[in-house]
Amino acid sequence: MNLSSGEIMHKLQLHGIEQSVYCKIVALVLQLKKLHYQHVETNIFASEEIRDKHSQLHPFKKIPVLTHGDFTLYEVAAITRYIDESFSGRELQPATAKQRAKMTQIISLMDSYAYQPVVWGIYVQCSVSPARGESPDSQIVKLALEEATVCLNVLAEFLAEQPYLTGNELTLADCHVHPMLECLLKCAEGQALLASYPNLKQWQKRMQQLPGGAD
Ligand SMILES: N[C@@H](CCC(=O)N[C@@H](CS)C(=O)NCC(=O)O)C(=O)O
Repeated sequence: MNLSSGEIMHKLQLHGIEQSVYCKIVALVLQLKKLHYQHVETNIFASEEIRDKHSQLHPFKKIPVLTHGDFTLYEVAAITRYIDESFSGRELQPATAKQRAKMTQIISLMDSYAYQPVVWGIYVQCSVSPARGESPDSQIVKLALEEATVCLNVLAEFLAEQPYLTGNELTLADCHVHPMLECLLKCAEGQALLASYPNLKQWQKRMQQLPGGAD
């Protein structure tokens, strides 16, 4: 922890949409650290005006953004590390360099290879679109299922001999993965995919029991 006690007392604000997967990752970490924060609803999908105003905090107009006093931070991997390193409570980064490298690797692979197929290719196509009366695009879903399978294979391998993704302790990697995989439970296609991974399902149950882990 390298903040002064005065700095620690500054108000934490999470700007975004509560249902957003990336906002849920930060909210989970804040709750695991037992931190009080204010959610500032910022629906960037609602209007150009909101997006333009939000660009003062995030030049790429994405959510979430964390503000802590006059400190502003975007990019979830940076935000969760800042929270873990700035505040006492449950430590969410592993002790060894190898485990920390694995944690960073998992966070990066989820952003690079899992978010798009899992959230947009499967969840949005198979759950959100039908709820709006639209049919899923079967080509998009097929490709997304193939890409998501590679990610789930990798995650299941990490969990082969340990309860959490980087070892015996929960870390920021687990927090980054959990809200994304929860999306799969919201449609039959995602549930069918997860069904082939018993150790991932067990890990999911453990994650759901954490404060802030239930969807
Ligand atoms: N790399 C960014 C990704 C954030 C992201 O993609 N957020 C989505 C919502 S879950 C978003 O803002 N989408 C709006 C858009 O793409 O215009 C991070 O780590 O914060």
